Amino acid sequence: MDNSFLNSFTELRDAYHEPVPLAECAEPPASVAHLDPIYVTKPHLPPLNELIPELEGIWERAVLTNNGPLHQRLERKLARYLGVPYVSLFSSGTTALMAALQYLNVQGEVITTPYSFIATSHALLWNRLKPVFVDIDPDTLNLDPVKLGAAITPDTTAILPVHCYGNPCDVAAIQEVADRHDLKVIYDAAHAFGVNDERGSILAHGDLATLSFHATKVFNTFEGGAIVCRDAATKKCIDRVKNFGFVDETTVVAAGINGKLSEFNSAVGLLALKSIDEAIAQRGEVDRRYREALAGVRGIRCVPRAGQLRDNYAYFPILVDPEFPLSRDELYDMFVKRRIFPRKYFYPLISSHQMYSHFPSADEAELPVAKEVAERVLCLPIYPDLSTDNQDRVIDTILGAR
Ligand code: T4K
Repeated sequence: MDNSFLNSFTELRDAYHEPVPLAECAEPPASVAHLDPIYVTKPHLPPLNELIPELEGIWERAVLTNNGPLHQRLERKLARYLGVPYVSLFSSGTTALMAALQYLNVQGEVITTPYSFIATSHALLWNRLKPVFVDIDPDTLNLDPVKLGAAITPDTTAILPVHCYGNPCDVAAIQEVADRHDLKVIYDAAHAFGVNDERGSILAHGDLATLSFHATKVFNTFEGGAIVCRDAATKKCIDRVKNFGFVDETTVVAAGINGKLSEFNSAVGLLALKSIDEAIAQRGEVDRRYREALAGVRGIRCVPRAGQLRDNYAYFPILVDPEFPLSRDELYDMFVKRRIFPRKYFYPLISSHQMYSHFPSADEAELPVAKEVAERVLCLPIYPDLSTDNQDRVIDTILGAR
C-alpha cells in the first residue's frame, strides 16, 4: 500500500497560519449594532443554581476525574435514555472516534464520506489509516451505499459513515456491504443523539457508534463524547483504551489514550439530561416554523428529515439553488450584514482540504453530489430558545432577498 500520505503531519507543521477571523467576530456596522447577534446554535445549559451543589459534591469528594461517581452515573443514565446497552464516555467526539478505530484494530483503508466535519477523517489520519472518499446520496446527504462496492480494495477494512445532521444512514444497505466484504462499520453519530428508527436507537447499528457532546450539539457536556457499545466486555476494553490502556495499577495492555471525561463535565451532562426532551421539542418547533415559512420559496430547498421515528432536529440545512436570486455565498453575506451567522456546514468538503486532496478518491469528478451540496448548503440557526422574533429575522432575510 502507498503510505506516502503518512508524512502529512510534517508537511502540516509548515502550513499553520494565523487563524482567519470569523465573520461573527467582525465589528458590526452602526445600522445593525443594536440587533442581537444570532448564531447557528446556542448551547442548551442547565440552570446554574443546580450546578452549584454538584460542584460542592465534587469539591468534597476531591474526585475530579478517572471514572468518578458522576461519570459512572452519567454513563448509566445515558444508556437508559438512549436505549442502548452501554455507553463509554469520552472527552470529545474526536477522541471517541480515534479510540473506536483503535479498539477495532482497523488497518489500511477506510471508506468514508467527504461531506462531514473534518474530525471524521482526522480520526483516520491520527490512526494512520487511509481515507477513501465515496459520494453521498442526494436525498439523505449520507454515504451512498450503492457506490460503496466500487471503492472496496483488498486493503479496505472498515466503513466510517456519518448520520449527517442526525438523519440516519441506510444502515441495512451499509451492513449488507460490510457483511459481504467482512468490513467493520463505525458510525460517526456525532449529530444523532436520541435519534430512533423503527428498530430503536440509531446508535445501535454498526460495530460501534460514536457521539459528540460538544457545546454546539443537541446534548452537551461543554466538551465530551461517547462510544456506544453492545456488551459489557466491549465497554470494559474501550474503557481501558481511554485510560492509557491500563488494566490495573501496573498493567498496560494497549497503547491507549487519555480520553476521559471529567466529573465537572459529567455533572453538566447529568443536569442537561433532565431537560433534554423539552430542548429537543423546542428544536422541533423551530424546525417546523422554518419549513412552514420557507415552503414554496423558489430556489430554497429545506433538507428533509429522513422520517426517523424520533428526531433530534440537530441542524437546519437549506440548499440555495440557482433559481434563487442570490448565490449561497451572497445569501450568507446578507445574513452576516444583519448580524445573523449561519454556517456552511459542510463546505469545503473534507476531501478538498490540503491534507486530503492528494488522495485519488478526493477527485471531485467522483464526488459530484457532495461537491454540489457543499456549494449550496447553509445551516440556519436552530437552538431551543431561539425566539420567534429572532427566527423571523432569519426567515425575513430569505424572503426579502427574493
Ligand atoms: N464528527 C462530526 C460529524 C462532527 O460534526 C463533529 C463535531 C465531530 C465528529 C467531532 O466532535 P467533537 O470532537 O467536537 O466533540 C463546531 C464544533 O466545534 C464541532 O464539535 C462540530 N462537530 C462542528 C459541526 O461544529 P465550529 O468550528 O463551527 O464551532 P464554533 O466554535 O465556530 O461554534 C459555532 C457556533 O456555535 C458559534 O457561532 C457560536 C456557537 N457557540 C459555540 C461554542 C463553542 C456557542 O454559543 N457557545 C460555544 O461554547 O465547529
